[in-house]
Amino acid sequence: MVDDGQILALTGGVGGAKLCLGLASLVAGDRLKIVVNTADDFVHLGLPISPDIDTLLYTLAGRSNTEQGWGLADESWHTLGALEELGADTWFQLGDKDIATHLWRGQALAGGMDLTTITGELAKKWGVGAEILPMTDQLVSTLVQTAEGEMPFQHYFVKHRCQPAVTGFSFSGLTSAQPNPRLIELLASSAVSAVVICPSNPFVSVDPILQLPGLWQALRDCAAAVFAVSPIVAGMAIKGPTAKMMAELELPVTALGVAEHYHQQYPQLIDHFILDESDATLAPEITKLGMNVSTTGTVMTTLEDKKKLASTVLKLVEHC
Ligand code: FO1
Repeated sequence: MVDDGQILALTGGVGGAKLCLGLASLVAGDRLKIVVNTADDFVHLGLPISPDIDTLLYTLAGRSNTEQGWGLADESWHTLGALEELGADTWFQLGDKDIATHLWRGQALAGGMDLTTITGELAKKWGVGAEILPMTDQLVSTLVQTAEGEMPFQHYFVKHRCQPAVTGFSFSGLTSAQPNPRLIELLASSAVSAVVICPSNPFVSVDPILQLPGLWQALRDCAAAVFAVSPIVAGMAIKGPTAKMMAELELPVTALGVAEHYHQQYPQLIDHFILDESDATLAPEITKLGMNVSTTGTVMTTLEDKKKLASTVLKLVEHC
């Protein structure tokens, strides 16, 4: 439906994976490249966990637990139960089949394979056509500054259920990490028609990607138009702590607040901002930030919703 250029999506967890599924159902696999946040990654019980990569892979492979938003469908929990009996840390829930993913990844990493190759292998095994690129092959870890002190991201997110009030974020390892070389190659090839920043959490999913050394400037300077879809609809996040974080950071909890964050952090990066039709009154203020604005239905409950939003994005790409 669009020209032959490649679509480069930047994504974090569930919200982003939904739009990627919509895009994947409309765009040939070899034209869809997806860069995934890896700053949520951590080692738990000796297993290397890459939550956002796995959420995306499981979603695109049709294997995800859609009610839970993470993990696999038809999962069993025998290993977690046995670990609990042993007194192990079980606050982070790992299903039996999910553990197989982490064991396989751990073995491959120990054998010297990098995360990009591992992710490509998993995608191939599960029939995912899009190219999935971890944002970097080096270790980057989000640290959340809260009223209760600094904590690693998964401790904040899962162990403390996002309850501590956040005051800021930092990304350890980020300044010495290199953006995925394949991503740099794609940007240099001029084959990318559009960059789509998915409706993922701006602070803990999108910022770590864009703040990799030189990356947002490379995206701004490449010929592709950059689109961003708001994760905030009518003052709320569809899923996850984005709205709560914005309130605690004393930012306006609106799509305009998201647009302002991107505008301040990454001047002139975003060409086109997409927000929900229920937030249409915010469009003039966003336009003043130098972005083109489109309103459409952005809430993705059904597969049809995901395809519809993806189709709208692709039509905007065609017309720019
Ligand atoms: N999220 C939870 O809220 N509780 C969990 O126990 C949990 C386990 C888990 C296991 C594997 C995995 O890939 C993801 C998992 N997640 C869990 C989701 C994950 O922590 C977050 O969704 C992301 O890091 C935020 O995008």
